[in-house]
Amino acid sequence: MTQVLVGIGSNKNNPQHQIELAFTRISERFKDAKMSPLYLTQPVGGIPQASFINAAIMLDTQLSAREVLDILMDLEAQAHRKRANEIPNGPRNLDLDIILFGNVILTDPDLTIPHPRFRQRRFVLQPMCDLTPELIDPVSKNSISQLLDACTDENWVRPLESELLAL
Ligand code: PH2
Ligand code: MG
Ligand code: MG
Repeated sequence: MTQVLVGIGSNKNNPQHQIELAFTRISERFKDAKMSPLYLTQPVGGIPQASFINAAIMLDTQLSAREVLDILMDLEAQAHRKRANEIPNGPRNLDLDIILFGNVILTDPDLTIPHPRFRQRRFVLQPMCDLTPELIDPVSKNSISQLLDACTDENWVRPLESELLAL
């Protein structure tokens, strides 16, 4: 079995619903999949756009990274994500990224594992740290909590729960 960490994000068409629905579908395929708390996060890059909801999902699988990628891209398509006319880093209904896949290191043109930018992104590291702070990044050899401590990303990442209470 391989332990997989997936980043999930949405800032379009009812983001919280998109994320909860995707997690339900992932749980149907991967038993014991776990999702972190949800975060409201400042958009990084792209164009001026709505805040994202982000979370992390942890699952175990016997499948290959490519097979998992196919399943995740299928779920993106089911959420009516249209990659063809998309702005890089722009708004999307659903984004599912493989962040870590066991200790696999892969640099194919269309798939890089670990995710090439996850160490610089608080909106990825914070929810991962909630699930598995001790997990080791096979490239830097640092734990997720060490990467989060060292992360200089100043874009805000706030627990969704506290945002709702403040309304
Ligand atoms: N995803 C991106 C680009 N920028 N910003 C936030 N806050 N959350 C995201 O999930 C995100 C982003 C590209 O996938
Ligand atoms: Mg993606
Ligand atoms: Mg992404």
